[in-house]
Amino acid sequence: MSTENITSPANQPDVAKRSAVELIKESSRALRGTIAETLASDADHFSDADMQLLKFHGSYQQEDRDARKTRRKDGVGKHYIFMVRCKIPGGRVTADQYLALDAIAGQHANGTLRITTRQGIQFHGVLKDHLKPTIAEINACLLSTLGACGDVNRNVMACPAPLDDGVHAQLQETAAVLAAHLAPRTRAYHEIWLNGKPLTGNSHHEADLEPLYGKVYLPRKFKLGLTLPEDNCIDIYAQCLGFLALVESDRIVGYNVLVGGGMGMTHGRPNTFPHLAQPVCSIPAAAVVPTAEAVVRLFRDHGNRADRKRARLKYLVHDWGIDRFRDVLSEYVGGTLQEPKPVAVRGVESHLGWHPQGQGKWFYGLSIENGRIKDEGDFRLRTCLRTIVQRLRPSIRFSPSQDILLCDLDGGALEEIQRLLAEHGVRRPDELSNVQKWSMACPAIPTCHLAITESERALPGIIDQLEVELQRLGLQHERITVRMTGCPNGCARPYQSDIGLVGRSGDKYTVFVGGRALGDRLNFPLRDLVPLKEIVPLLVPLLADFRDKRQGAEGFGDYCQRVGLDYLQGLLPPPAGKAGGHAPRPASDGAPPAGPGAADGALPAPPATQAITVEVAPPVVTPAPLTTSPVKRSETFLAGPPGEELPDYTYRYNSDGSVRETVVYFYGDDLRAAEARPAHALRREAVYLGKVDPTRLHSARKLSDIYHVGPPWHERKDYRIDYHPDGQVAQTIVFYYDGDRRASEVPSGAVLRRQVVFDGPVSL
Ligand code: SRM
Ligand code: SF4
Repeated sequence: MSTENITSPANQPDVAKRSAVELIKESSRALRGTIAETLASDADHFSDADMQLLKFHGSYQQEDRDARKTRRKDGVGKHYIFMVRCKIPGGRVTADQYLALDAIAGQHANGTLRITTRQGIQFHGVLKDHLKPTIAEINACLLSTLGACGDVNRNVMACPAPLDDGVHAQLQETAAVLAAHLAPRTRAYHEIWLNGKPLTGNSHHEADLEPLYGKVYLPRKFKLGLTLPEDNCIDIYAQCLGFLALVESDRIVGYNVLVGGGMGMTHGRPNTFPHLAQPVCSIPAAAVVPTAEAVVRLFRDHGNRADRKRARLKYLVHDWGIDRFRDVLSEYVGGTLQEPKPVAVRGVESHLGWHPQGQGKWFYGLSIENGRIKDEGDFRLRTCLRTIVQRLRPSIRFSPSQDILLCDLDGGALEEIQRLLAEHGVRRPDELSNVQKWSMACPAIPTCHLAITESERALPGIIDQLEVELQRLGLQHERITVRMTGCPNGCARPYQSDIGLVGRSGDKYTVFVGGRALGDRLNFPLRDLVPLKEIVPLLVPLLADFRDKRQGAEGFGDYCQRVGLDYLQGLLPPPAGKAGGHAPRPASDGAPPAGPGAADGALPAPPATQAITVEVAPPVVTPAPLTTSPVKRSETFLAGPPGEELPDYTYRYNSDGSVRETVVYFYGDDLRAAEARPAHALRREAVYLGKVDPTRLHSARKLSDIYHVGPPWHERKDYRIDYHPDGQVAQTIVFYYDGDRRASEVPSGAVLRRQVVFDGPVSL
């Protein structure tokens, strides 16, 4: 494994500019921190620094958010609990491993197992004293939690169908090889959780070398998946790195390599956004491991280590453009890269129900609502699955849509499975509605500390209502994907579905439409701040219009894309009260944030991705005396708390009233007005063509960036960069002031004397 370029200083920011997590990683002694000491102590939780390191070991320190109120009333502190995540390449486990996981859920966690959207398994509610036995028992059944979270390669996804066609098995084997190759090498994991011998002196340094990751690991998480064109069940366009198999004569002979997918975004940070992976090259099958390693090394060296919200590979791909990315990748691969083949995804399977897998064997895909395997009243899913696995000994696959496949079964097994399901109150896939089968939600409250709203506990109610409405409209057989998350991080990949519901504030959601099951395009925001109970009523007129006016076999998401946002908004009921709004841009709802930290004080502290309240003040244009027909030249919108408002964006109008350009202002360290304070100077004006939604700038056509220097209120423009439509730099204009000096050398108020236009980019 090559170690060249590890954290090459040329590519990394100064220590002062690196994020706090970078420093924690660097001084962690290969992820040890003081985890072992805290485990041995009476403390019920870990320090902030260890919390970061714990993630690499596969666990998150959480708080039972349901218990907050009562605990606050009782004057006791947070109830700390831990989530433990197993990394399971391709979602594949044996019957024995499944039974071991089931036992761990009962002995150490909250009695549930949760299948994740990346084919892993999570345990929730693990107490600190149970952490060590939980992780030890997971390892005893030959599974691992190392690198399930943290700034490393995460669980490798692969189509879980156990089809005996050579190709599916090859995908699974490759997933396992990639997972092993990209796994961290630190001995800390064994030392802490498996009673491995602590290393001392020089042996410590040598044995703990991370040949791929180096001392500071990756800038952020990295995600990788493999699939086939006919079945994009892994959502390849959401992966940092996707391998799309090229098949000839029933063998995978190569892959199209896709880079730069990712879902997460942060409200109020328009430079964060969901992004679909793009094809960058094609490779022979034998090159899959070195290519994956090369992409990881490129990310390690060039990813953003200063701002974790902009640290994912997708921002490199977006900011550089795919051509530059390909050029840099070819240096890492050490040769010219082949163009991608003209192959894209063309289908997607749910894998639910009874299917032949070849060699006389069968598999049964069982739908698990939001991935949660539990017993609750008469619904005894966990017991049912345990009984099936004990009796029939199937091998198991977890699917990317949080479902379970019982594999390698004899033809006669179906009857027994169906009988056991009925006995335990579990519905068969053929008894479920389509909308239920194609839905997903993330855990959100009570375990996820980033959750703004409910998700896993709210989606079933939405699905119940949708089932009634779809039946009434005769649309019950449609494949409409509904994905919900409790915040904009996108853990259930909501930005690719026909209907995406993203937690925004209190019980309100942003409603997105226009994606589809195939996962090959992003949806768009339909309405912001929609209260939970108004979501289905909001969608019903659209569904009715879709039924009446759909063209051919188009799906609901296709219809939404075709008719467009303006048309759809014309169908919507008006927002109830002041809370909702047509505009997908941030707006104030006045509700107190339902974020973490509520147990500690009178007001809950906002979570990292808390909906940002943006006060949109009236335009700063001075109204001209009203003549017969006033002409509006521009309109500036401000944001920020009272008394500290800053211009956020401006519309510049044509004489016919249409918007010619949108100018968006960035302050300090590239902050939007809602996040900046008056002490932050204006640093950049980004100018976009036409009217642009200021919360979704990544899809807009940027004309230019104008850079400023100087303290607040005394900023002077220094240079401007104009762009071609493909994002390449067309020209750079440098401004010179009195005495032929640059902006940084003159006082404010200096007179602009000269501007020099250079072709293309210029080093300034
Ligand atoms: Fe996720 C953070 C749950 C798949 C994007 N995710 C979290 C945390 C760990 C919250 C935290 O940082 O404290 C959540 C734990 C909640 C809990 O109580 O369990 C969490 N993510 C999940 C899972 C369990 C959701 C699920 O319903 O299954 C999934 C675990 C997958 C696994 O086995 O590894 C899960 N997360 C995803 C996906 C989907 C995917 O990978 O295909 C995404 C979108 C793709 C992407 O990465 O962009 C995703 N999770 C995020 C983000 C946004 C990251 C970003 O850079 O934009 C965060 C926040 C963060 O990392 O700071 C996050
Ligand atoms: Fe938590 Fe947000 Fe992920 Fe849901 S989408 S699990 S609320 S981080």
